[in-house]
Amino acid sequence: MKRYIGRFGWFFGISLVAISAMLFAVACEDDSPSLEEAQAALCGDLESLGATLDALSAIGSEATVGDLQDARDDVNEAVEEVQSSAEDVEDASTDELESAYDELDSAINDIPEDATIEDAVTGIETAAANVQTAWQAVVTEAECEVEEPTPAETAEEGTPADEAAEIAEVEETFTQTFESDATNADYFFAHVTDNLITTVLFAPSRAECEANPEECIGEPGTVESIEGTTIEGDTASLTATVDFGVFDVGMVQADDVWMVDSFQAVSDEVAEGTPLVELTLGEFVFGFDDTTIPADGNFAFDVTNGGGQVHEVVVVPVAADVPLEQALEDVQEEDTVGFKLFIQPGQEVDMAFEQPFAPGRYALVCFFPDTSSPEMTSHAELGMVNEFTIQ
Ligand SMILES: [Cu+2]
Repeated sequence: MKRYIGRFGWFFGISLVAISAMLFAVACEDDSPSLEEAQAALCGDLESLGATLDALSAIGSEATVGDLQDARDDVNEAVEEVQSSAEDVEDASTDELESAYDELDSAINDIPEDATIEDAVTGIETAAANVQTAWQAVVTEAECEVEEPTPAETAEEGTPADEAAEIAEVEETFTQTFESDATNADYFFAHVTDNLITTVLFAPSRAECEANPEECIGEPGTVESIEGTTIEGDTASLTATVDFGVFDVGMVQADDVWMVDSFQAVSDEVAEGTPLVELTLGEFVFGFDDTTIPADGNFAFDVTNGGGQVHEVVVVPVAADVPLEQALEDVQEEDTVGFKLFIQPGQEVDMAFEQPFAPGRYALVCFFPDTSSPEMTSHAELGMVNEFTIQ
């Protein structure tokens, strides 16, 4: 059952995926276009290439090396389009553009696996600028009226596109951080606040967490989906569905870097007409009134954390007629009939169950560690267990 401790695994899945160069040669039929048509096609393709170069230069400190590679792939595709349409335009040479692109490509391929995005961006700066210069030369030569790529810094702030990019950055940061493990500790620690370290990872301090990243960061997690991302100034919130439930996530920004700051339970939807049983969490108790539990076993908990520590509610069936402590020893984690993790101090959430409880004896347990003791004794050991029976 200890799986709930440290189950908040963050796994970093940086996959320097070999980019498969799926170059579908566009079959050029031989009914050659007129020079005008060819020129227009080339200018259109050059404009598209300009947009991909824009996107590449907009990549900043909040992106990932993977984003950089994706942007490179877009540039690659666009360069090929330009190459192909330039063949139909006399005097339009793309040789320099191609060789500049090849250099950019190898610069991106040369990025070391453990490089930070800042290093990666710096490492390809010259190559990217050369592609831009070569692009400009083809544009001029082909006499295209194409807008120059905009450097990232001059992009207007506050525009919808800008906001969408910011939201994408927030979501990407959360996902990467959540999916980190000790192999990516540098990224992880750069993107979590001290608050997250103490209230979610249960480390006494950042320093102690950093000293033992394997245990502190824990097992890999998976982000399945993210909803409702909103940004207000330097704070952001989102609701994430991860491999062990749905959680509200708070993020804060400092020096242009987003960091995960809080992670807490969300309320389940309770079917209409389902009675709510009040359940209060504290140090270290589950408080509820036995007589409020419906005899038919159909109810949801209205959980309030009245304590000062983060708690969880794990509900497991246990054998009858033995002391609770002993009964819990034989419990298998797959027997769990419900759990609600990371209920923060002061929080109130509804906890629904998939089906009414069948007759039997059930235990409520919290395995979270006591953050006030250096031993990090589990709340369960300190008495945070209780039980109810459905006749
Ligand atoms: Cu607890």
